[in-house]
Amino acid sequence: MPQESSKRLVVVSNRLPASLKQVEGEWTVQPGSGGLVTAIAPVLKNRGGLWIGWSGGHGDVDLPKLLGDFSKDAGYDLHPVQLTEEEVRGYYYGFANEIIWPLFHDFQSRCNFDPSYWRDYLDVNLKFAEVTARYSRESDYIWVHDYHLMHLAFMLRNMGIQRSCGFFLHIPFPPPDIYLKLPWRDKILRALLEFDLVGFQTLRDRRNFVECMEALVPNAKCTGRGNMVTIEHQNRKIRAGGFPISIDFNQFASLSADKDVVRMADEFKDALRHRKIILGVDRLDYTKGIPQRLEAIRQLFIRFPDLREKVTFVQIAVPSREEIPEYHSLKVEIEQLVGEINGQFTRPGWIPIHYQYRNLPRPELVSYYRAADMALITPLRDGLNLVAKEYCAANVNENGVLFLSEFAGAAAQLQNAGAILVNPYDTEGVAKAIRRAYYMDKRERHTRMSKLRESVRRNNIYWWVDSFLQAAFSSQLEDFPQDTVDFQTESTST
Ligand code: GDG
Repeated sequence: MPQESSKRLVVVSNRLPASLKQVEGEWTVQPGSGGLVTAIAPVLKNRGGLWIGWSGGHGDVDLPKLLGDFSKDAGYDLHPVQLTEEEVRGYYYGFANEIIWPLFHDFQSRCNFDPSYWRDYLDVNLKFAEVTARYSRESDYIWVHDYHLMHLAFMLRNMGIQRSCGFFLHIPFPPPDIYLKLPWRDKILRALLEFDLVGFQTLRDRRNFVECMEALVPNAKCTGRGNMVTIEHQNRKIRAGGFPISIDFNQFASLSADKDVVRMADEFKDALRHRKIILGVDRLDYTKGIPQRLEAIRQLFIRFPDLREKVTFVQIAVPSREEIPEYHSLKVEIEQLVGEINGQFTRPGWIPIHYQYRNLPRPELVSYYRAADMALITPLRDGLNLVAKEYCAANVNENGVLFLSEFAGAAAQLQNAGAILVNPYDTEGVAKAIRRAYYMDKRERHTRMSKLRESVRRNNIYWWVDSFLQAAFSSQLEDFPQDTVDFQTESTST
């Protein structure tokens, strides 16, 4: 039995780290593959704890049984929040994806500020708070993730529930001139001040947050400079800081050295006749800059005919938010561009762009990382970008080149560590950078990549969790001992 006093990490996020899928008529639970899951699952697995989130619907399944089985394998307990279809439409597709996602990524013109979305957002945050209150204890640390749940601490406080709560924003926080367009700007900012710690991916995001706060909450006082600041508001002290998220470096590095992964990487290189491979991997999202990247590839072959038939661009686009019409039209745009560029340059035995629209199993993804001579990671705006770090970790031969958008949060950490920064809108500039890298000597590639790998290895996912918890209440990962959760009793007794 867990001790009442033992400290547990309770992660709360929009989705549980697993999704339900029907395989040959049977419902099964499959591990999720997004950025958050990739980052936190290894930590919870290592330490135990709880994860609260929306299960993804499907009223007709025996959720407790399916999630219970999954929990045993995963090494931590899962508690679902049940949402109705209307709630999902308003809170998730509406408020989160049509308002906060575009606004916080500087795409104000894509926002649909429908007031009904706001009400659904509040209702759902209350539901999440109720489940959190039910399954957590006062000694637990509640770690809330991302823009869907900015009101969670506010709701808990309104319910009179005392918990230490931290919040981490995985996406950028916009500067005041953009944030101030949000109709609910005051309420959201004040709700964020109900957390004890608010974490951002970069110092720049943290600064934007403080500037917005100074504009909207004049009685809040901010002291300190640099990465971590303290905000005094209504007799409480809130800390805010930048914590660039990371990956389980060793897991990616060892998977990349696995013999099946090596074999897949070799087969892939053989299939492309050992031409240099440039790789792009993204969820299919307008923030990721895929059309601009394809234009840069077109520029590469127009301006530098010497590289035709010498390089192949491989774009993996992972299906995402397919229910939203905008994402569907982006898919059509990308497919048209790929068709056009391939039509323009393909010659017998060489197709310039290989495009795949699917979710790859992790070993296959890593085999692509391993095989790629260059990774072209050019989001128009990105909180951080884990793919950049995963590529470096998997590049065990230390001969790859990482191109990274200036507008990815990861650029702050990796620009001085060997990444080549590019402006994704400057398609000619990107093309020139690729050409330079094509002719870059082996020594420079090695120097850059080994520096990059060292930086990611040092600042890995465990370091990230440690720094967040240290800032939250001077605790460390070690303060969350293993085996604090008894899965059988936890799920039924609370
Ligand atoms: C958000 C923020 C922030 C991708 N394709 C496949 C696959 N993936 C995995 C990658 C990576 C994750 O998905 C994507 O993470 P990113 O960080 O690149 O991007 P977002 O999904 O937009 O994540 C972002 C992140 O949260 C974390 O804070 O960095 O800025 O937008 O881990 O490996 N995984 C598998 N198959 C694929 O085909 N298995």
